[in-house]
Formats: sequence, C-alpha cells, structure tokens
Amino acid sequence: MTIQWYPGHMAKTRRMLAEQLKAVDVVVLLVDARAPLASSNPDFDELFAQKPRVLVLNKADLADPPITRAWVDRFTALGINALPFSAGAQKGVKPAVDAVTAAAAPVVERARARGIKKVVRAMVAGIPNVGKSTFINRLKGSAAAKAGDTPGVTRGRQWIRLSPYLEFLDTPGMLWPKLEDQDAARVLAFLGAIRSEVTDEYALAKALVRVLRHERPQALRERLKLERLDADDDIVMEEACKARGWLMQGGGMDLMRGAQLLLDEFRAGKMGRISLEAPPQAP
Ligand SMILES: Nc1nc2c(ncn2[C@@H]2O[C@H](COP(=O)(O)OP(=O)(O)OP(=O)(O)O)[C@@H](O)[C@H]2O)c(=O)[nH]1
Ligand SMILES: [Mg+2]
Repeated sequence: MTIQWYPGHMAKTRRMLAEQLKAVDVVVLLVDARAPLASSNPDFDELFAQKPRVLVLNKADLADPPITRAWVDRFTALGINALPFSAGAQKGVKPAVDAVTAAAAPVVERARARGIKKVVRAMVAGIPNVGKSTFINRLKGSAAAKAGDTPGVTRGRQWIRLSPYLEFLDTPGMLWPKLEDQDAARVLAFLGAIRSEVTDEYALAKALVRVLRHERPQALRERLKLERLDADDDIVMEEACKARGWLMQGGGMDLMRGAQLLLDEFRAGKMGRISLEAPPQAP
C-alpha cells in the first residue's frame, strides 16, 4: 500500500499562508500529541522561520499522558514554546492564550513604545484534521469556525476575534508534496489526516492491527473480542468481523466495514490513550 496525498488545493493553501504571514504576529502550530513529529509539516519550519511560534500538542486527551509530558519537556529543552491541549478539557484555555500573548509581547511592546495599542494576530496552522478550527472555537468559547471529523473541512481563511486585541486566523490543513517516508504516511492515515478515498482502508486497518499488537495487545484483544492475536493479519480481521458481528446481509464477513470501524474506534480513542511516537530517550 503506497499512500499519495497532495491534492492541488494544498499548493494554493501554501501560497495563501505565505501571503497572510505579513499580517500575522504569531504562528500557532498544531500537531497531534499522539505523533508530534509525523504530524508536523516539514515545510512549516521554512515557511514560519521568521515568526514567533507556539507549538500546541493537540488531542492530548487521546495520547498517553506520560509520553505527552515527555514530548513537552523535550520541546521545551530545545527552546520551543510547547504546550499540550485537549479540546474537551476544562483547563487549558488560559495557558494557551497566555502562550500566544507572551510570544507576541515583543511586538506589542515595540508598538506601545510608538504609542500604539497593538491588536495581536495569530495564525493557526497544521495538517488536516489536527483540530485547528476546534482549538479556536475552544479559546473563543463558541463555534465560530466550522469543524468536523474528516480532513479538509476548512477550505479558506477566516479571521476570528477573541477580544478587541486578539484575533486568530483559521486556515485549511496543509500536507507536503513529497511523501518519502511511508511509515510517517501510515501514521498520518491512522490519525485521520489523509482523506480516506486515497487510502486502502483494509490495508490500513491491518497495519494498525500490527502496530497495536505490539503496543496494546490487551486493548486490541478486548476491542476485537478475540482470545488470541497471533494469527495472520487477514485471519485476525476475519475473526474480528465474526466476533464483532461486522457481517453483510446473508452472513458473510464485511471486511471493509470492519476496517473502517476499527480505524474509527482508534481515532476516537476507544482503544485507550495511545501515542504512536515517543521522544528519543535522553542519553
Ligand atoms: N478528542 C479530541 N478531538 C478533537 C480535539 N480537537 C479536535 N478534535 C476533533 O478532531 C476533528 C477535527 O477537528 P477540526 O477542528 O475540524 O480540525 P481542523 O484541523 O480544523 O481540520 P481541517 O479544517 O479539515 O484542516 C473534529 O472531529 C474535532 O471534534 C481534541 O483535543 N481532542
Ligand atoms: Mg478546520
């Protein structure tokens, strides 16, 4: 299974982001806490090099908490301003707003020295489906930006005002054109950043089973209602279909539906809080 993913509108998005940067003081870069490296667009480093940045490890509620803490420590040690965030959590809004305000402080200060009270403008960027629109809505406390559980919901840019002195720019998700690392591509597909039409869902579900077999055998067994996982991948999928009742009319196994449900359940955190990347161990 080879995953290719660069729809034409993303080149347009890249041009739009570059264009909008002139009007922006801070970039809030969202990555998925379950895989902060695979979900980080390498193009962003170059694109945002000149701007103060805040790195938000979003969907932290779906990731393994000690691993997320280790990632935040690691980024902090590298001098990156990083924080975890969960759209559903009660806490987290103030630290996020504070981080953006702190990143913008030098520009605000320079403007103040000239007698101007500056409106801070922050661009929210990241790969598709990482939670950019939801993040802005959570900070604002209302559904100002359209959000949804498939990649590609936000199509254009939208400014959202949090206060008279703080505005956020919601942007469409962006991937990068060259996909050399198929492991990273698979991780992105597991997370739901790539549209399902361009992936082979059955092959992807089997790949997820292979990962979880090592990482979370107990959770996988329980979820699939299987005693053992040591059979061939296709057999595991067939047995899961029977055990979970993923059947077609007439009683045959519905492998496509099984694959889709398995991926959906993983993406929704129903197999537990599972991180797909851990930071390298300190030497
Ligand atoms: N569990 C969990 N789900 C989240 C979180 N943030 C966003 N989501 C969900 O992730 C899905 C995508 O959210 P969006 O805000 O539309 O993502 P986006 O990055 O704006 O996506 P595009 O506009 O398509 O690029 C939605 O189903 C959200 O409810 C989070 O912190 N935790
Ligand atoms: Mg969006």
